[in-house]
Amino acid sequence: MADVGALLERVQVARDKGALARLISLVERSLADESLGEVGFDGPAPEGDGYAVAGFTGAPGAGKSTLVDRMIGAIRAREEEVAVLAVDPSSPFSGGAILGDRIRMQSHTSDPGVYIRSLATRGHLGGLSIAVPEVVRLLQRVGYPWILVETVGVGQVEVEVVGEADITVVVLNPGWGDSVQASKAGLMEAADVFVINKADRPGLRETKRDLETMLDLGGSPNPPPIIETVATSGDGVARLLDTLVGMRSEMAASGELARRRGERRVRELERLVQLGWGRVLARVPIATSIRERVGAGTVTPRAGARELLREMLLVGAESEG
Ligand SMILES: Nc1nc2c(ncn2[C@@H]2O[C@H](COP(=O)(O)OP(=O)(O)O)[C@@H](O)[C@H]2O)c(=O)[nH]1
Ligand SMILES: [Mg+2]
Repeated sequence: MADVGALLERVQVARDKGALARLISLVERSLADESLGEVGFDGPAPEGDGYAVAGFTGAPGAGKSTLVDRMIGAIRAREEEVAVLAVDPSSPFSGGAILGDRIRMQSHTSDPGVYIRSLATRGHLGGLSIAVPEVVRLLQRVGYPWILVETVGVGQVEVEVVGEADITVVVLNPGWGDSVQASKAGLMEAADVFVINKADRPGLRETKRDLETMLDLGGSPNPPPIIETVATSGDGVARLLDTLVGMRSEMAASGELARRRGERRVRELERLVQLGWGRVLARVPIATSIRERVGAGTVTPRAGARELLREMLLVGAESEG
């Protein structure tokens, strides 16, 4: 077992990125082992409004990585530190998309105040969403005031990943289809801020109007702000950061931050329990036969579930003992 305390200190005192990378690998590996083993910085998450997790989501090509790269610059201009997690729920490997993102953010890799890391799924139940909250907690524990999470994949899991952020930024582009796509994916409800990136492209006004109409129809008394950006030139990025700073302090003052973080921790608990159950299930010898009997109709699903749960409790109790 690596000396977690020593690694933590190297990160906290010297911003040793190698040590941080090792800690993140420890998180991932400890989740992959049977016991959901402790890594050492588990425990109560530090509270307060001194940090924020901002999630950037939206269709591939919307300009999220370019925008995040600009946000890094804007945050550094304030002399604050920032960590970026590029997460790819759709792929078990760190594939081309993430590689491209890393290249886009390369200008910051030699800056000690910036840490960039990609996380891919490990293919197990819940995959990536299990590691993300722990890695976020680690980053916050070692003192990054900004943690930006960019989702690379598309689809349902993207919406799950959205749930890992304090503030969710949905990135759209001018042109029909984007906002429709966002509403399909359930991203409209999740958005705290809308960014219309590529504001240098035609169709900006129409997209903005569509979005406003959609938000009006939603009838929220407090609709999310819409911010126009050109990530390639940096236009609008300072305003976006100002908006996030303002939201962070409002949400801290109103108790909304604490509420969201509490909900996230409970969801994390539930996912970990599910993960544990899944592993117990894999070791239940008669699981296959129960499935077969239920499939054949000789045992009702309910009776089968009852039997399976009983067996799981037995196997679980054995492995505890
Ligand atoms: N014209 C224009 N192109 C942009 C803008 N932002 C990003 N792009 C380009 O859009 C492409 C996709 O950007 P990327 O950041 O990789 O998108 P992601 O898949 O959402 O991370 C790249 O070629 C960017 O240079 C913008 O504001 N205006
Ligand atoms: Mg990207």
